[in-house]
Amino acid sequence: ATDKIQRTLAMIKPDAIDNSPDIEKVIMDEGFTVVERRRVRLTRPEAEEFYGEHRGKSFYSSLIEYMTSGEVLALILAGDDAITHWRKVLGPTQVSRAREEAPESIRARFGDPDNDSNNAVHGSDSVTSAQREIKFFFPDLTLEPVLTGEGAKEYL
Ligand code: DGI
Repeated sequence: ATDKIQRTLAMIKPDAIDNSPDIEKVIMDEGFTVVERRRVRLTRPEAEEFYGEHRGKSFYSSLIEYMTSGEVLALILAGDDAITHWRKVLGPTQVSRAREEAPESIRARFGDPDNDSNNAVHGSDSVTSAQREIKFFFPDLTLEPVLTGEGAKEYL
């Protein structure tokens, strides 16, 4: 762990929503603080906005189908080095790879090994993404600066 307190956006995707109690147990066991939570069904335009960077890719339409197929649970997580920490707990993007390389990871445990889009969970991959994605799900939220040992400093 570092002394870099951050916030990140976690999302439990539609086909893992029934496993959200187990996934939230991992979140607690890993020491994250859940700052905010929101269960929502994304509309197609919302899913397209969230995954805008993948527009035009071969898997884009199936990704949008999947992300609009049921409710998702969006969570703001806070903790030491939260962005990298959460990505590590998720495991690799592809479930089949996650099962080989990180069998304890959430994607290995709860994702669909037959469909690379259905990997159960999302995590922001950078400070810029985290800021955008937190705003996307929680547009009205004003967050206090994250506190560090050296006084108030806003890492995210
Ligand atoms: O940040 P990640 O979610 O780990 O990965 P990403 O931003 O590259 O891709 C976003 C989502 O798009 C990913 O969680 C699942 C889906 N995806 C990515 N690459 C593929 C894919 N889906 C399929 N079917 N095939 C892919 O190659």
